[in-house]
Amino acid sequence: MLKKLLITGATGNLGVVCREGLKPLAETIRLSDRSGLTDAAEHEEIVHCDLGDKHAVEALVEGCDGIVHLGGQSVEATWETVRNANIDGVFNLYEAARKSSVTPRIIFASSNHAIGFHKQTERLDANSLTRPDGLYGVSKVFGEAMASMYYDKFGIETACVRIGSCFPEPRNHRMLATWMSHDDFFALIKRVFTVPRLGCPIIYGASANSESWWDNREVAYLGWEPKDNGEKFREKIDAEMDPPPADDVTAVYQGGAFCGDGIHES
Ligand code: NAI
Ligand code: 15L
Repeated sequence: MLKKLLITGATGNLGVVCREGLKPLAETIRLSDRSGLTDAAEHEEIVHCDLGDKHAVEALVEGCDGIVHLGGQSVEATWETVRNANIDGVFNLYEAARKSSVTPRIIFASSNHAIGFHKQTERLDANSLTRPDGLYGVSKVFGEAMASMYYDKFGIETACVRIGSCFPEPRNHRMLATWMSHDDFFALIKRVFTVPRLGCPIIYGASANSESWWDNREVAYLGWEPKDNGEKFREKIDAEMDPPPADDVTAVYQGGAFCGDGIHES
């Protein structure tokens, strides 16, 4: 069991479900976001801080033996926004981890948008080239590179999880392949914090979907076996919407609509 688990981005979609779902993993859970956290339970601590604030992040990370780093800009945005949260923020997090009196094991919420410009006809594994589909995707590639460097130089272990689409249910035809259920995400997080040697793996964060573009054989040593399958939602999605035309960006590229988006100017 972890002594103190930090969850960043704790008021976000995944932060809220992790606040409950990861309760059994740690004696104390430190929850952080820019604002909006209330009602700490007995096993919880609340720390409001902007990831772009280096000194605040040092204080945030100190004493934590596990970090689930969900905080940050989670969709395409202007460079200024992406840079503060996902570039400076990730640098601040790793520097804080390096300086901390306890070396934390980290889960970095990377994204399928780090490889979004691969076609849906390709099957990727941990060795596939990155092909980011926007500034947001580039920032996730940066985060993975930071994780790798801090592992090689300082031995800080990180699981870089290229999350597909982690929502209660898939929302469209593309997500039948990219969906990861909350339960499968919790099971993955549990394996990451219990496996004796983690290293710095790239993991594709998807359930055991019948339609799949990603191969996690390289991380079989984690013993993570996702149980859910997006396929059970196919009929529902077919009833709600037509499948996209075969040449539509959402049917061609793994990153879907993000691939068709332009650069967001400030
Ligand atoms: P979200 O946008 O709901 O939550 C992100 C949280 O980070 C927000 O509560 C926001 O206030 C906080 N945040 C943003 N900038 C910050 C800053 N400068 N300082 C402190 N906090 C800041 O995103 P969601 O869906 O919960 O995703 C969590 C993480 O997982 C994100 O890093 C996202 O990129 C990644 N991810 C999520 C996927 C999903 O399907 N939900 C798919 C792929 C990646
Ligand atoms: C992501 O990286 C986003 O954070 C999430 O909101 C979804 O858009 C997801 O990717 C996706 O590709 O479905």
